[in-house]
Amino acid sequence: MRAARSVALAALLAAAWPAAAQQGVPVQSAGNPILADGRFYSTDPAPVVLDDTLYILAGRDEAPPDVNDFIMNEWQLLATRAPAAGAWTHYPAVATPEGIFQWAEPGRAYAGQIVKGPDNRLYLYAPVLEANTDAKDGFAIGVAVADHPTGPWVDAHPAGPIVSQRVPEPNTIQNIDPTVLVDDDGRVYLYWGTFGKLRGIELERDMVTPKGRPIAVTALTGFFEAPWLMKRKGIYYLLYAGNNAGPDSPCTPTLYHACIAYGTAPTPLGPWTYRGTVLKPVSSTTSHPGAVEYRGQWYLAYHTADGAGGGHFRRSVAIDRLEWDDSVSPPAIRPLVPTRSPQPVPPPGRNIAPAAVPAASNEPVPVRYWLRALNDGATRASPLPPEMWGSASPGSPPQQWIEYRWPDPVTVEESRIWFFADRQAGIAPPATWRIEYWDGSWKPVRRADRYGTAVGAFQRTRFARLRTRCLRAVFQAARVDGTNRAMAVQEWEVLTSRPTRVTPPAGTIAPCDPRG
Ligand code: FUB
Repeated sequence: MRAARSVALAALLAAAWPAAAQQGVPVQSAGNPILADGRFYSTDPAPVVLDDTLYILAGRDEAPPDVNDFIMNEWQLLATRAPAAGAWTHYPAVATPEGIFQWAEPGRAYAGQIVKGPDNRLYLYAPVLEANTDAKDGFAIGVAVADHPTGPWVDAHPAGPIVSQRVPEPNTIQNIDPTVLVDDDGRVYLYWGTFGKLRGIELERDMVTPKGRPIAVTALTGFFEAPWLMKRKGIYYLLYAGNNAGPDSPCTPTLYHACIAYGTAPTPLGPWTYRGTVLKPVSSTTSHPGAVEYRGQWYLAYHTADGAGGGHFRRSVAIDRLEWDDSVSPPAIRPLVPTRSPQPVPPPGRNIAPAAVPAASNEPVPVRYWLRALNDGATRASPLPPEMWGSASPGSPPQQWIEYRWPDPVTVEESRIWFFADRQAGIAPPATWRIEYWDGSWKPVRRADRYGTAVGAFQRTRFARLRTRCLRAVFQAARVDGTNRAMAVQEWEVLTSRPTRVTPPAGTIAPCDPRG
């Protein structure tokens, strides 16, 4: 009965499909990201080639700049026949979860994928929130069908999602990020998963009915989320967002960043072998791959925070050529160097921190923080942990320091530091702090006018001009209830007297202090 009502409603919706939703807007892109002006953010790209056109299905981030949440209400499409020329057509608002699935809640239009089924119709695999569920995690994967990528999309399985915490068998994972391959023989394979849990299953040719039980894949090093299943020259490839974090990780320096890694398998259901990193972490904390061959050239679509006003929850789709190394077996994906549209050269400035290599007393810094955030030029109202250095350290010592090392001596006279605090996380600004410079030993800078400890704004300290190769900020932890509070710094600028152009240092720089 419920299914019959859903079908009737879907037919009604299809009849009432707004003509505007199918009309594309031409976009001339200057390079990555494709939509760059911040009017439409685009995320979780899923490319597909249909009728000699390269389409990219994308979500749409709509979070305000200071909100750390995936506010995603609809899917959109980008289309081109000339990716190298940047000639795109943008189809905004192609579909919404509640517009397709009667059983879905509005919002959370996460990473979907369109594939052509064995019946030549188009199928959209869409992670959405199931309404009226008692599942602990309500994410579920629905399937919709259409004859054109712009829709109208109609629920292909009105009885409900094909994957959730209830189906095809009870589970406790978050069921998002579906990827589907229709193999050359017409057999259909679905993978999905996040938070390190990857599942795969074969589907019947009807594109919705599970065949057998899901498999759990554990062989793909650092798998975090965003699987992308594809096939080339008889080999199956699975690209994914990985985050096996650590200072020496080939993937990510911190927990919150993600690289794109991949594995290969001789059959669509494995066994999978990890093969390495395709794309280093991008400017957004999440990374999400979609790869496709178009007119003989392979492309990787991904997202970044590089659009105007962009951020981790205001992401924008980019696309670059993906190249193969066919001299090895199985053929390898060459590491991709992401491109960006030409950017204006920043004017010379007095901050020479970006020309230094940062160091800290608590190295290796815990993987949720990132030492290199200190001099990356970014401060945010609501930063995530990798956007700061944190003093967290075993035993919570009362004193910690951060240091800049320049390759050659520099003349400096001012510091601007941005502290971060989070009462719930036990992070407080330091009780006191001072700046020291290296002159055969560490010496306090002279005539420092003030050492502010307020959070959320730059604290400026002017001091007597000096020349050194190493400068450090030494912090005395605030004590609350008998314990030393951890502290965090988003950005630390060090200013010279005259505007200058800085070049980031290449490689490591020797410490001034022989004790490191
Ligand atoms: O866009 C929401 C989530 O962020 C996706 O499901 C993940 O793959 C990540 O990109």
